[in-house]
Amino acid sequence: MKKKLVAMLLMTAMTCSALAGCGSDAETADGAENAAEEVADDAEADAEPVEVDEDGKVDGLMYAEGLPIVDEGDYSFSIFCDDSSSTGEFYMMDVLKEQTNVDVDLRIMPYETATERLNLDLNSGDYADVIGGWTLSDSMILTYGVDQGVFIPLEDIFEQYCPNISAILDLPGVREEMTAPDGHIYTIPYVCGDTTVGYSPWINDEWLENVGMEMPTTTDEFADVLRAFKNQDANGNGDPTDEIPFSTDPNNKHLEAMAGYFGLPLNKYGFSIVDGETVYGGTSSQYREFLSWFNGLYEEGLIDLEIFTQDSATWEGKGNQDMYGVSIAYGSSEFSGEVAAPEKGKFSALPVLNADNGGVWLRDTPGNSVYRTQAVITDNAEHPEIIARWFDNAFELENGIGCSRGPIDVVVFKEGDGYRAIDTSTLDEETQEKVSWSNLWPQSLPKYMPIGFEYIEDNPMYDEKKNLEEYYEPYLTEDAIPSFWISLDAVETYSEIATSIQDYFNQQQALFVSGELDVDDDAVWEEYKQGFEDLGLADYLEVRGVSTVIE
Ligand SMILES: [Ca+2]
Repeated sequence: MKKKLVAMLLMTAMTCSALAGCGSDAETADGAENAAEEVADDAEADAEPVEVDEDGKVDGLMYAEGLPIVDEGDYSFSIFCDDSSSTGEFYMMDVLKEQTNVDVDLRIMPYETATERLNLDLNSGDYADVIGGWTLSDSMILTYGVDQGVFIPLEDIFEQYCPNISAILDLPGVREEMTAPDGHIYTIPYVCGDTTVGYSPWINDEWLENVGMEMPTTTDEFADVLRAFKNQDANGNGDPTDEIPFSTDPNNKHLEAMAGYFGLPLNKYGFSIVDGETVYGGTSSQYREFLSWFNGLYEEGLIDLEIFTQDSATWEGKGNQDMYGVSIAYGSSEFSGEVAAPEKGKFSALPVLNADNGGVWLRDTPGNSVYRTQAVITDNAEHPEIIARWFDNAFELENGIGCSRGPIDVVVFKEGDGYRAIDTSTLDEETQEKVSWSNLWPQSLPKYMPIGFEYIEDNPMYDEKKNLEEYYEPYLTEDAIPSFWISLDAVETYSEIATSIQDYFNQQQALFVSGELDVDDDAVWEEYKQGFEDLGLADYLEVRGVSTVIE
């Protein structure tokens, strides 16, 4: 499963934390579920009365509530989305068909070709009733929703017919996030529990023990540990030259996050958050201090020489050969080669350094993520309300469990007030395949599990991320950097400037770290800042809605 998540990450350029959060099974809530139901009841009570015939149907077709949604054979709709399924068959699609009587014509394509195909479909007018997965973007919602009306507003339908979706929209911050600048909601919400700490450094406990050092807590102590790793045959194979004290995931380096050790943690675009306000920190003194420190480590040979050039396979390969003392990663198993186990592996979370002296780490999410471009209903759909009810039913708790963990009474069993998840390796091979994560549900489409939900595990595994989150919580920024909408008329210019500014930030970082540019030289630093101005940093920040640049 991990491999698939990583593969998806690469394809989509979405954050891995998000995917892992939505895709894995670690989440969800006791109290949250009940709260959501109460909110749903309120929403139902507020809705306008619907005209219902003697059979309980609206327009003689759709049952206004309950299941099934229609009579057998009365309605079908199409969904276009990306998925790499080899069979195109999904366990929960059959379950939902049985519950609702609604037929679904699923048109899936691999991500690599789906976006191109979607553009062709949209241009020809021959597009599906539902478009979803990782193929959409904010700018497409603005273009095809706000501007052209191809994607239709859904908020009234949700309020009328969709108690589960309404309850999700009423979770803190979700409705605001989902609402486009024109006040309409164009997409089915995809909300999932997510990690508060995305990528972070993991340190090799065995190496620490081998060199006889304590866990470092400051940037100076950390540098000493890296030196010991380099000089003392820390992996104990008799060769004192094969240790690489520090590396990072090539596709998600997140080096700038360590500017937090000097007071201002940055995301990969150079943004940070101070007192609830998103600020730009790519030219800040804190970032400069980090670069100077990190360049020093590089000059001493403590940093992976291939840090800016290697691919994932090389990084993983070196990690698997026990060559790394520390690496930044989403999870340590990505480079250590260790498999999930009931006990902790050999890597630990590196403490947030300089915590006694203003060191902080950037909160990655508030504990959940809201995806607002995972499924739209188009103006080709004859009965969007039936489609919305179909998704609403998919968001019922036991269906959510089926989509994200495995079907009820096969993988997950009701037990008292909770749900017991069995060890699927105890199932026969054919069933294991059928209930494997990627065969449950097209995982790029919205699904829902109450935030914080926990299973009763037959075979509990050590949860490295959960421990990391608890450990880092006191040192995290109060807020995560919120998402934002770009106004329709600025979409094109924004994407152009954003790309060149982000590229410049990354390229210059590599030059400073490797020492090709001297970060301690004031004239060089001024030139670096001027480079941003020349690329249009001011315009970029204005469109992005950021007015503070940290000096
Ligand atoms: Ca060695």
